[in-house]
Amino acid sequence: MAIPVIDFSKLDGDKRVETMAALAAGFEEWGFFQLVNTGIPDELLERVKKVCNDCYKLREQGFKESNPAVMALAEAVDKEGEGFAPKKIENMDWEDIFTLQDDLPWPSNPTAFKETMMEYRRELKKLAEKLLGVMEELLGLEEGHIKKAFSNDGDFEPFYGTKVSHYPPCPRPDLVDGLRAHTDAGGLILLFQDDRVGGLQVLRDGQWHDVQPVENAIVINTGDQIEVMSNGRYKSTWHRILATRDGNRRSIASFYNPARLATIAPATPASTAGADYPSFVFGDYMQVYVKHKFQAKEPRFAAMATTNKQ
Ligand SMILES: O=C(O)CCC(=O)C(=O)O
Repeated sequence: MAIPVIDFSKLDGDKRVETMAALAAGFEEWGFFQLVNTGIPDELLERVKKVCNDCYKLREQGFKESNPAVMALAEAVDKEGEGFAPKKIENMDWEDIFTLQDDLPWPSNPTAFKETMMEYRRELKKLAEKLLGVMEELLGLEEGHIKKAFSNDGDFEPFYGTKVSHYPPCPRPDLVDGLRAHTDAGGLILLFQDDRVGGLQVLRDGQWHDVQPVENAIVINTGDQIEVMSNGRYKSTWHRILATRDGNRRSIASFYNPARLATIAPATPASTAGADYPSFVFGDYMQVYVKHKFQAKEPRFAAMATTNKQ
């Protein structure tokens, strides 16, 4: 079973009904799917790959010399050499990351990085907003409902951030994950993953499934806030990145999330009476999430229900 690959160009033609059905199944059954023919020019995607690769080259030495997971793995391997049984590193990830937001400083090298990534972020934001429209239609919500909720009725801009990650070759992928299993905290996530090096897996029915690299596809998934707004219909899906011995996996994740001060609430009726998700301020959720990201999400929702009753 492979996660769905959907031709997004068919949404606006005579295959709209089938495409909407495929998107509905992607959201509902997997929480993850891949879009091809998104309308984002291949030429731009090629430039994005190049500037991100060039940027990593400038960071590579720093990763090797001072990344905490690299240090911890070296220690574990040394201990193994002394006869101790190797223990998996449970609190670190084998990744090099940095984030891009409009209001924060950006890498100035390579010189084409900023301009290229600004253009890319604009395209991805448009795609995110189009997908929110699809989701609203599928959930029977008023047009613009999700963006309105994410902006607290227009008081703030929704949060929009981009995380540039590399998962460099790891000598012992049995002892450390690229990124430990988690669900995403926010709204909609649009991931431009490596064309060749795999490692992303999603959990469905107790089994991990590979998200197969597809050239210039954008992987879509939904976070905890969409689970709340859809009252459990679109569940946020557990996913993880396996470290790999060979190959340096690049991925660029764009997060379209609520503003910190936005109130998030179920927007559709629960399928079971009394099974509603709580309402809360997104920033309060994030305070809990950052401490418990790699744990089950249900206690996080329960914590919000309790906070709200006080
Ligand atoms: O790097 C990836 O492919 C996924 C990243 C991810 O899951 C995350 O940043 O939450």
